[in-house]
Amino acid sequence: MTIAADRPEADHGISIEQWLHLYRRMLSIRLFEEQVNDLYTRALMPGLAHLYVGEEAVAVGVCEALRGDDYITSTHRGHGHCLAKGASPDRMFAELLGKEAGYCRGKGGSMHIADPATGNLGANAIVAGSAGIATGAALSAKHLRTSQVAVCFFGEGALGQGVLYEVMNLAQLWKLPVIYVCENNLYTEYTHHSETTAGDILARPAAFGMPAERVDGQDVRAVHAVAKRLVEQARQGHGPAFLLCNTYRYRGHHVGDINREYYRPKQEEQEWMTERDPIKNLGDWLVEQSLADRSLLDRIHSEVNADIETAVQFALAAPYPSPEEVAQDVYA
Ligand SMILES: Cc1ncc(C[n+]2csc(CCOP(=O)(O)OP(=O)(O)O)c2C)c(N)n1
Repeated sequence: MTIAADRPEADHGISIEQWLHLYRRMLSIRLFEEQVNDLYTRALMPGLAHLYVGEEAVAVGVCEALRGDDYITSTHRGHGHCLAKGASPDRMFAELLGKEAGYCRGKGGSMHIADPATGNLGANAIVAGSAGIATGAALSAKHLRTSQVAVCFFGEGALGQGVLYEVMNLAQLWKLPVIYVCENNLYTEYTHHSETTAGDILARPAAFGMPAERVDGQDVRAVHAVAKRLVEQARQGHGPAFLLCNTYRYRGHHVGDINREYYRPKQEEQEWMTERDPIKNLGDWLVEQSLADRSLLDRIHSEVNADIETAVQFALAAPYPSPEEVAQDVYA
């Protein structure tokens, strides 16, 4: 037995199995994204993708605080959110490769993956584009009395979009069950956030009287604990909240952004990767707490790796939709 049997729970009421589940989920996002990069560099994937590598603790920490029927909306950097909410990697890869088995029958691609079965109302190529959708979902949940909660993920670049403030105002006035999760990965494309975002970010929700918190987005335990509390408050009718997660994308803005030294130093990347990696740090903590040993973590790594490899092979072998379908399900 590799899990300490006398430790049924650790931290805020989370069982060992749940911690391992969080570890596995973060790892599957990491390995999924590495395969996406590989598909791109081997010219097997049409178009570009924005990788979530480094930011896994945010999606996983938040989504693990949600019910299956709760809603999320996502961004152009959306693979991690989709997977964390329960999307299957094989259909995700199929979508990226334009195959019929994909979530949008291959017509949406990386930035338009949606999965109603897991409450995922969609990635969105427009910065802040999903803010209205998440808020509308929360409005419907309130009127239908379903006790569902909606989470709106967005990057700090969305803080420059007016729609965000329009919907935050309404959400606070109408006490809607929505959590606005800002992923500040320091860069909006190739510009440091200090050059685009004035003042203290948390002063913005505060202006609406909205509860707002800041958390280390590299620490899945911290993200999960605060998300759980905010989600439960929203579910009980206390209205919206804003969660600022400080995080970092290890790779470029998109897969083609290879030479990044003109806008951020290599040393900065190295520091985040070696000192603040969410997967390594959770693994180290599990070992320190005797909740797992290295052989268990290695086994999880092999299993996730095999699952992701199987999913890629499925997508590569899957058929394209037939040409007659080209305009079907396309609305704009
Ligand atoms: C309304 C709008 N303006 C500009 C763009 C081009 N664009 C795509 S991603 C991006 C940067 C987004 O930065 P951020 O919101 O911080 O998310 P990150 O990429 O850092 O995850 C921009 C400006 C867009 N997609 N939509």
